[in-house]
Amino acid sequence: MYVELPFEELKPDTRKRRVAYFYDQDVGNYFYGTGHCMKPHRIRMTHSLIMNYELYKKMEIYRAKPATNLELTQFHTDEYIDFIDRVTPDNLQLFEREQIIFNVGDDCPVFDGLGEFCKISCGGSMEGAARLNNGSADIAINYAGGLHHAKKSEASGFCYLNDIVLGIIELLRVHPRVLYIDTDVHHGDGVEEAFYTNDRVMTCSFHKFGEFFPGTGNLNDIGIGKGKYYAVNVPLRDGIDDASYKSIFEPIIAAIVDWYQPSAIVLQCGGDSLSGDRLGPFNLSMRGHANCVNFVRSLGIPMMVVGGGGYTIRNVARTWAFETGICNGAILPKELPYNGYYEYYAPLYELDVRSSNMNNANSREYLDKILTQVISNLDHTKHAPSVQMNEVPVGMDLDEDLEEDLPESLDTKGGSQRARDKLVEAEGEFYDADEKEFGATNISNGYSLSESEKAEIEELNKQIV
Ligand code: V1D
Ligand code: CA
Repeated sequence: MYVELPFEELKPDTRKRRVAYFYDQDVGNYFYGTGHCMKPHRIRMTHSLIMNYELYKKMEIYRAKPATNLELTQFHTDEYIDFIDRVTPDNLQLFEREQIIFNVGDDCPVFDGLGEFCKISCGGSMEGAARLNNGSADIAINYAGGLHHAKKSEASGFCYLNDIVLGIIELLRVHPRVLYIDTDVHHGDGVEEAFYTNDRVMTCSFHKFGEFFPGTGNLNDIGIGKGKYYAVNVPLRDGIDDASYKSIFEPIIAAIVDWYQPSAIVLQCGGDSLSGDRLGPFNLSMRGHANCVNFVRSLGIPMMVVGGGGYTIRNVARTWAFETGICNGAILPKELPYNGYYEYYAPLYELDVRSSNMNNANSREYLDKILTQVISNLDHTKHAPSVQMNEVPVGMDLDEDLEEDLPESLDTKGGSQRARDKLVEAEGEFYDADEKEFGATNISNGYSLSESEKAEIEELNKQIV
């Protein structure tokens, strides 16, 4: 069943797609603390490469509205959101009990602006989903998202709030079936858990398994109840290379898409599966990683691309910039353009992230066993289950007053641009108090729903979380 082919040059799919890219210039200023390996600054480095490669000419650039507390409680509990909203390093001693129950500490420290950071991350994925829903974009990108470990009322693995689950809930307003694919080196446990009993979301995580965080994601973990066979886990060993990854990724995703027929796909692109990552033991080159984006894009299904882990930050920035090119049907040239963080890319100043000569502990027999088991599990899934849908129920408001980011508007000065914007507003300059805060909603994309179908989808959506 498993056939390994040599990894050849990436052939970009040049069919035109409308790409909506979400970036908030404040995101790079949030800091998990000295010695912590999660660095939001990598998102700013990525953005600088994207802008200097002139990808703004090919796609729309948005700054999402930060998610509101109410929106966040579509998945998370009120108590947890209240805590994330209020806790700061200065008042942490008031929350002794909460620190334990909500699992903040070493992996998930309370840092300045934590609540704002989470709301930026979630806002991008929710607005991205809303743009896919209303048909104004075919691909939405949010590298501040992808925080796949966050649970309903618990932080985990550097993740506090689960932008992916919130984005998928938004997609489920109009999409009967959503496929979630996770290429971060860690298991996508938070997303899997949220939809483990649900057949409207199929989750598929590729990850290192065996004495590795978070410890879940065995081959036999396949969902329960209605969700049985709608969770797929691909447990991998150290050192997987481009050829092996492609040879397991493509047949699994092709089989899932063939059977499940998702109408939207969320692709988590954690950069810790790259060769040389500080935490991850895989051996993917930039092209091997980007092949996943290229393959999913070629399916022609509305897709959301989110970030995730990634701890050798110069390689994360390189790869996410390259993948943004792929989303736009372009292969970026190997010579890096001058950009705000040029010195990070010494000594070669090239885009490429290469694989190393490390051993690949994933034998062909091992990969064959996984592929055979996954495909056999898929045979149990009903073909294209759940509701037939025709119309858009009330969804997320979209601000049509788009904020475009130009290279010169990059914020490297520290502090929050949003806070500065507010100051300007307070001084009464450029601010129309009567101005409508939200733009168009409910833009039809061709679906229409009967009253009973609306009730059914409302009920299904209630059962999700
Ligand atoms: F190396 C560190 C330095 C400072 C703080 C934490 C770490 C660290 C490394 N690896 N923490 C970990 C993992 N935690 C543990 C804990 C030990 N405890 C009992 C659990 O092994 C967490 C790794 C998180 C990976 C996050 C992610 O890459 O998947 C991600 N995806 O989206 C955002 C992040
Ligand atoms: Ca994964």
